[in-house]
Amino acid sequence: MVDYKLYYWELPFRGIFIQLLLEDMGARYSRLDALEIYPAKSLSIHHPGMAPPYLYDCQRKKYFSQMPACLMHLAHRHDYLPKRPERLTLALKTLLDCNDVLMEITNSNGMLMWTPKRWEEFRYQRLADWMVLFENTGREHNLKDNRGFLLGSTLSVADIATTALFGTMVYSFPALKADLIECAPHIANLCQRIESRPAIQAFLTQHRSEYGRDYCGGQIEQSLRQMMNA
Ligand SMILES: N[C@@H](CCC(=O)N[C@@H](CS)C(=O)NCC(=O)O)C(=O)O
Repeated sequence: MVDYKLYYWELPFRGIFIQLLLEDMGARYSRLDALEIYPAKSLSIHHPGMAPPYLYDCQRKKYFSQMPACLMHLAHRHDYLPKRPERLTLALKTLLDCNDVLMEITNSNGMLMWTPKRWEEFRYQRLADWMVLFENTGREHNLKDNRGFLLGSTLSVADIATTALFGTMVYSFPALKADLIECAPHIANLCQRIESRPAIQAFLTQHRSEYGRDYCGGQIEQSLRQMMNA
């Protein structure tokens, strides 16, 4: 008997955002292959969704898609949202920022492969700016080394998503760890603290032993690895 079903590929990328939250919540859930829904049933489920991840809420008997919307659904139900209205808006903004970074690092989900010139520009300008943006958001909310959270003194879905974004990115591509520490030292520390939460640590140990440093899969992951190794 599970509370949620997550349909995603055997990769971290967008699925791990939802998995980290499910793990931290202590939810009973199963992860199933995206092909069970995508593409054949994508349009015939409740709340049709174009592409994985899909989250099925067993109690409500409803499907949700769009990674940020899945996170908002879980965060709302399980008290992972900030209480103050402005911070609630910022939590949503953070999830959308994370999804934008995923889109950008994969060149719109692999529409184009990286060239060394474009990768260098992205890595040292745009990606660095994204890292600084998260760092400044944390600092605005009093994030310190070894204490505090992205949006204040309480853990929220924004911390889980930030960790799913940058913790996963630097684990999959260790060369980017130095970039994160340089541009966003408090965020690097936050990611380590969130990854050390017992349920998340146990999950990541198992997940990383199974999937290694896999990231987004496909030709775009190969392209990213070529850039990283150049
Ligand atoms: N905006 C969507 C993007 C969904 C998406 O691009 N899913 C990828 C895997 S991460 C996929 O399998 N896409 C197949 C497709 O777009 O047809 C979200 O945030 O969930």
